[in-house]
Amino acid sequence: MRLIVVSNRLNLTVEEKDDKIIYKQSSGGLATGLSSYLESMKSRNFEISEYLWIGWPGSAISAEKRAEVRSELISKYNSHPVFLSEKAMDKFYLGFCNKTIWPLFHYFPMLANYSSEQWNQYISVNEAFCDAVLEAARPDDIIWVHDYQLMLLPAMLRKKLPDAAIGYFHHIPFPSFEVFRLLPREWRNSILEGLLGADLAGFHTHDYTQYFLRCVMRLLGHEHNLGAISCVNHMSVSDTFPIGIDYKKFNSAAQKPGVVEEINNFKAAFGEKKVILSVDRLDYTKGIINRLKAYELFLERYPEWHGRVAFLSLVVPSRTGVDQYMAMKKQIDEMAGKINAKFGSASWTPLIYQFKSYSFEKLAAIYSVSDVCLVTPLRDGMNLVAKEFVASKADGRGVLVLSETAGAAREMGEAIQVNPNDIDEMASAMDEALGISYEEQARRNRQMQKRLERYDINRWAEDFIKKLISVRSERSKLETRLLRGILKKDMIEKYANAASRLLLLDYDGTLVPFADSPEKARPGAKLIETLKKLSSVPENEVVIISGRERRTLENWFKGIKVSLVAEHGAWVRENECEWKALKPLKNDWKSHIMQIFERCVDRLPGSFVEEKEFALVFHYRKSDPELSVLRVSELRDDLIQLTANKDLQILMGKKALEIRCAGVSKETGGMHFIVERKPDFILSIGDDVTDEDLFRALPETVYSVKVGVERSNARYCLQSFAEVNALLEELSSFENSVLLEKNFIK
Ligand code: GDG
Repeated sequence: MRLIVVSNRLNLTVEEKDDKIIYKQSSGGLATGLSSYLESMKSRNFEISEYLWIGWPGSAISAEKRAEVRSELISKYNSHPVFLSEKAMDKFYLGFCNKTIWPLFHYFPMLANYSSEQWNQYISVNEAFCDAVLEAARPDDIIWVHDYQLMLLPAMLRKKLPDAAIGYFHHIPFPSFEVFRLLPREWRNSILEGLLGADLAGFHTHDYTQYFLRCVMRLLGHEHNLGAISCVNHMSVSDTFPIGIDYKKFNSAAQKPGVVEEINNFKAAFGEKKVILSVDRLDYTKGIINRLKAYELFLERYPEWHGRVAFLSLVVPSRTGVDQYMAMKKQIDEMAGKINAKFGSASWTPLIYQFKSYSFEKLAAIYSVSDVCLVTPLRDGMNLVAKEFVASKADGRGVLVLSETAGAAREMGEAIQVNPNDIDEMASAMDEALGISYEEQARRNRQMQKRLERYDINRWAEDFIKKLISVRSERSKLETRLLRGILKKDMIEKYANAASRLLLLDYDGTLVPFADSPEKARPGAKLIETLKKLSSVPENEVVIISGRERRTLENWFKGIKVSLVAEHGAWVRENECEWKALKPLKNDWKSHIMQIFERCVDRLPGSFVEEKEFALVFHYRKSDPELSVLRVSELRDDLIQLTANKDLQILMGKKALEIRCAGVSKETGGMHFIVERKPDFILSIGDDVTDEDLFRALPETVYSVKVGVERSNARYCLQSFAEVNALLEELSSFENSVLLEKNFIK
């Protein structure tokens, strides 16, 4: 089995210098972290034996060199480049990714801009990635898509490769519904649908996972069951996987010769001073300005630390093309100048501000030498610096001050946690951190280290892949029941050879999709035509077996020779004869229950009551999904109390609660025809819990079919109402050709 990692940036950056091509390992969390996992996979006995990476290799490659770079990357590094023009990258990456999604998902809605041109470019780039994956993928591959630049890709891939194993991991925060909904309707729905294309969508924290599921529920109306959402032809599961780091690499770094040398340089430079450290990419989400303000306040409030402390703020250049970032850099420069001018002296520089990137050796050395690390982003998906700092403290010394709005805060409860907007609290935290005893430092760090060591980058990636494999195998089990190929062929053969046939067809969700209100779900001309053809064959009896009341069914299927079962089995009408009640039923309970339903309608906007002869249905398809959960469970509780000693039954349908006379079910309706006719061949199709009653009761030889790839009492399944229609059309046309043949022979 191969693993295809797809991320915006390739694991290698390619540069063209003086007509020469230079290949460099990309720096940064994901590329470095995953590379070590991917390499280690080869030596472990894991199901995945090979990997390849697909991504953008950088824009500094001329058009003439691309073919050469592509073949070199593929043959030597297993890396498949997606070349994008600078113009495309500008609108896609600097534009939609970093001017819309990045600010919005980090709770900076006022910085988000909404440009259709950039959105269209986002779609095109996702399509380009889709083409690249399609070119490289083989049937058994696992495809793992990474991050917010490629949120449409899982669904694009699902469309082209319906059976592929697709995972997606989201590295930045997933915002709450109120923030996410700020995106234009088409964009937000496409993004959610895009992510649902994956078999498994992973997030760093439980909150992000819940926010995503809530957005799906509020905007697309799909409810989840323990994170699992049933999509048209697959199950999409969302779960939490907090990313880890290469723990051993950081924990043992201080012993490496190159790092030792750097440690000595830093020690010589700082002398006896306590060292406070911060490491961030230049970004407004990182809270750099607030941190500098807090340091200024700290120096004002605690003069005893003057001359005894040094703050090294390492700011790594990033997104230098975006105006906001340049403005922020200017502000940081000014603040740094101000702090040093205000508190510094000829012998002491309170703030050492560096706008550059360090080598790994230098970074590991500064982690090792620092007494306090300030990780105080305003928002951060996870934040790996916090984890790397703690992991680097092999001797247990060092204090982490961590923002409560970084994903890492969930796992690092022993750090001093601060609100990054509270300058006062951060200044106090600096003083507190500098005063913590070594024993206490070690106690806290050891606890965090145990966790970081256990759940490192390898474990994170392996957990994700294992879960993806298990979601897939669950799906494969269900898929073995799909009425396709040989199974379908067998069924058609049995159908053709049968002297008498019974087709028991549920209506809503099986023959037609759900509509906002029940009266809108009329059968279309094509469906009527198919049913006409099927029912005109003398060997066939077609029964529409529905929860709807009899007048609607009668009206919709006028002139067609179908039998009807209304109100889930309360009424039966055989081949256009009179309606018969299968069991004497009462409806004197209705007025009382109706009052309770109406009270609930008043408290749940968008809901309404449908009245049938022997049933009442409370519909809430158009209501607020979350309020519905609450109101419907209240209603259900009331009804359970009220109907305890009555001959009534409560039934939970799809976005509907029905109360009806007990002893009535689709089982009664369906079995009535089976017992009376004793047909050679039976096909029973349905999508709802009410159909399960019938599926459960059917003899084993019956072709019972659930609409939806889900657990069911039915023997087989089809993916959607469209597949049901296609199957019935096939049966009807097959029937006609046989009929024609027969007529011809006559
Ligand atoms: C996304 C999410 C989430 C930084 N400066 C230097 C340097 N670094 C390395 C650090 C660390 C990484 O870059 C930065 O960590 P982040 O956590 O910010 O990761 P990103 O990839 O930027 O961000 C973030 C992460 O994804 C993982 O899911 O945590 O929330 O935004 O590894 O060590 N490395 C070197 N020199 C530097 O100057 N060598």
